[in-house]
Amino acid sequence: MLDKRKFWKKQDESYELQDQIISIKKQPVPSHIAIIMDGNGRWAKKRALPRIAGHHEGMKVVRKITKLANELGVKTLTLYAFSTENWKRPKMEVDYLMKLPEEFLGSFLPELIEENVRVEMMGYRDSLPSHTVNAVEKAMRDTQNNNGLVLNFALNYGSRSEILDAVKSVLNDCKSGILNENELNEEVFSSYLMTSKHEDPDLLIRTSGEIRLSNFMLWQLAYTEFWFTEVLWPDFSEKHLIEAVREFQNRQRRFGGV
Ligand code: V07
Repeated sequence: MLDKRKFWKKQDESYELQDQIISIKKQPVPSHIAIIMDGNGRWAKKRALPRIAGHHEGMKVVRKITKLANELGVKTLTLYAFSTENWKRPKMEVDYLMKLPEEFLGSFLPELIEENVRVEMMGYRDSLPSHTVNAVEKAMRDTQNNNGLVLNFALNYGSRSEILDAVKSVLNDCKSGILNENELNEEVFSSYLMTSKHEDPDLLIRTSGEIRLSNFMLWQLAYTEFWFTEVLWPDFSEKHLIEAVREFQNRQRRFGGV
């Protein structure tokens, strides 16, 4: 049976969100937002659920936040889905995580295509299971002509390795004469990183109260605004992203004033 009170509450919340989107878009919105989606295991533990239940809930939040970021006019949303250190977790948890891209895309790829989102990934593909890479690469192909939000998943990503590999490529290109060492500057070096196609993030969000970078985009975050929250990723909602963007806009305004 339709619960009328619930229905109107949902309607009201949706109107309130639309109002907030309109108001936030009157000021510059961060063009690239990066998120460390932490606290899924803790969320599950608090409910006496297995850790994978937290990851599953976290996946649904990815969908909500992608949709809102796209509506706000964010150009790139980079999400830290799996780090090179995450292989140390129990095998059954890793196996489950490696199925999440397929599950996510199985449910949401049609909507992402509909919303003009382009899926991308950065990270070391070689050590990922082929079923995972195939699913992600199919999504990248299916969305390659979309020109809305770029949804960039960091999958098996680690920033120190990324930087070291960039250094090795630079050395190689110098040796073979493709690059003159006098031409090497920050911009050229950036083009050797996995993020070569993206601008540096304007805003970094990390959930669940941890105040560190955990080997995420060390070079790219040099000038980024950081926003930390105690909220666990599965509890993260539209209102939190809006709060983070508001705070970003207030900081910009204060700097602009001097
Ligand atoms: C993962 C859900 C979000 C919370 C953090 C960890 C668990 C979405 C993806 C994904 C990745 C690539 C892609 C489409 C979706 C994902 C992993 C973990 C490994 F093309 N969520 N999510 N991948 N979690």
